[in-house]
Amino acid sequence: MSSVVYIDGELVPAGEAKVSVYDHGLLYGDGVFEGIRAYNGRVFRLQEHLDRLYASARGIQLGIPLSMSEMESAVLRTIAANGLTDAYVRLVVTRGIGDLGLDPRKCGAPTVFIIASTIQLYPVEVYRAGLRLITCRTVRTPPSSLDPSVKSLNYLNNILAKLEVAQAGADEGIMLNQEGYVAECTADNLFLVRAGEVVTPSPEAGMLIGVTRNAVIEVARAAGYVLREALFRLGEVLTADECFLTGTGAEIAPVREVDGQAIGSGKPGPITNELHAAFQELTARDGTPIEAGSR
Ligand code: PXG
Repeated sequence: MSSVVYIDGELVPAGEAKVSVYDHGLLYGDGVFEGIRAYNGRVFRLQEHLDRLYASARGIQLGIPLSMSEMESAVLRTIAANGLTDAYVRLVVTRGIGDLGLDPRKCGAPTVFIIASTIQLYPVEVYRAGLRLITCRTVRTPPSSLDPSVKSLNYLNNILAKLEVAQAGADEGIMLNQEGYVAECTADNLFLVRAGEVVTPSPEAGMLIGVTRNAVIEVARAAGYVLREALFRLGEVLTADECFLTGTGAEIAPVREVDGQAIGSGKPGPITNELHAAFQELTARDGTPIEAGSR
């Protein structure tokens, strides 16, 4: 089946899905997006992704021209039209077409597009051996500049950090906030295991509140672990028993090393593996059926 893309209410062949060079999503990164995943015919935590999308849009005073239930149907319809049961969905809303000035009030209707594709997973080797992290010098955008809980099209802060990661030959990078507390990684949230407890930076550290993060908190509590959200510095990471990252693409990815220092045993830890298995069990049964929206 050839792929189709949803753009402004229509499903068009992927090669014909185009946005204007005057779109402020492109000119200024003025817009919001979501990365969503479907497993075995079900979209994982779709409502939560939509809630975050609409909250992000409110955060930049962008009115989405579809109701949440219309958006839900559009997502399901796009996945179904591509014949996918396992998918990675990119949902984007931009400020729309304007002139060359910044002023968003001069833009017409927001542009909405949805791409449903297959996912590029980390190689299995990553889950067997663990990721190598560095600490990035690029500080995570402070909430007083642009709230990192807004999933905006402005990813340059994360991209600059990702460049440091690439230059260091590492797999991912830890981003600190202005006060030196651990915030998150360039495109994933971070968790530690210390003395049998599971710890993750609290939202006040300034990060994107991941849908996977929220699901992992649920799964860890259901498995009987004490789950703490806290402010902590790099030293806590280096001395943790286990460390792992969470994200829609990665699910739960173990960390073996930070700045050349082994974390715990230097191998994926038992609690990390247990939580990953429990998370995969959740993705297999929890979710909005794709057929529901394809009719
Ligand atoms: N922090 C940041 C900065 C992110 O961009 C996450 C955490 C994890 O959130 P979810 O809701 O996915 O659990 C993200 C999301 C990619 C890609 O292609 C990943 C994200 C964003 C953009 C691209 O890997 N991650």
